[in-house]
Amino acid sequence: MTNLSTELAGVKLENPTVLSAGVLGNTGEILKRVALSGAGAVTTKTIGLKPRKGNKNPTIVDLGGVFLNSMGLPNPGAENFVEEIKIAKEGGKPIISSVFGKDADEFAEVVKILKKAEPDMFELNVSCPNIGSGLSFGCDPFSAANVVRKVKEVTSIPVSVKLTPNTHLLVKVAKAVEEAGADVITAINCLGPGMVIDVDSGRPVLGNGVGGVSGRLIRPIATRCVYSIAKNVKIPIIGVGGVYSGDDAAQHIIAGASAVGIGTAVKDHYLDVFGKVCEELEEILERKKLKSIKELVGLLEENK
Ligand code: RRO
Repeated sequence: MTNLSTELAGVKLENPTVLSAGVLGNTGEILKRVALSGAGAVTTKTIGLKPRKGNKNPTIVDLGGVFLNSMGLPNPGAENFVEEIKIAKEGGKPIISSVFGKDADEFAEVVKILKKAEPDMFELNVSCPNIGSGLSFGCDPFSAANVVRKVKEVTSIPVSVKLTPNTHLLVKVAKAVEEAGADVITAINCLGPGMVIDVDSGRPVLGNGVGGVSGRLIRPIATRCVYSIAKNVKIPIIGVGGVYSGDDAAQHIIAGASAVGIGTAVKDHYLDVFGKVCEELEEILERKKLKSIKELVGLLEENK
């Protein structure tokens, strides 16, 4: 028997699959259902201080395994979400509470409200591709570290930082947030933004014109980001991007991730995706004669 259990900054996961932020994370009931379906942990939709409608429709376009989204952070606001996290906890799996603020102080304010629900971890979304200020924190090591410092002042719950691939400073940002006290790094948020045009009308398909790119296409980019970060920090990583199979998950893990996010693949495999990825990971461990998923973390053989 292989052991899929893993750990992120003291938070124990019975398997390394994590529902990524923004997918099915809008209510406590759906988070609970995902938890019960076999995910190792679940992440909420990113929540800000005040309720927010988000961008105008269409907010998502499916190109077949490649998605563009420009949701624009629709969320009910922190106060209204406290109860949802409490309901989500009934699923019995660790809850990662994704948060956003317009500046470092607001990040801390949101965390102060949501910590009333006692999530197992916060995930600071410094990398939303769809709102003006969203990316600026994640592209700047100083700003990203400042957000972490402010949040760590108001909570002892472990904090992850979700990074953007859309910067040449990725490793510098990762090192800066680690130094500022981040407990975990989540890598990566969507790529882009990208654009899809309806040729007949000559208009962009997304209401917002452009949107973040996710799905199969970004798996190799995410693996490279995990690899670059893992070589430079000691804190654990949740590898996110294009995970549809055990092989995809294993690639993130061999690159250095301790757990893997699953988001867009829910569209193809529904809630069975968590069990499917776990079964395939078990087969991979058996093939490689490993007993535990922890032995696979960072097990990369560099080419000579
Ligand atoms: O809501 C969104 O538009 C959104 C967010 Br907050 C994010 O972090 N990543 C993304 O692709 N979309």
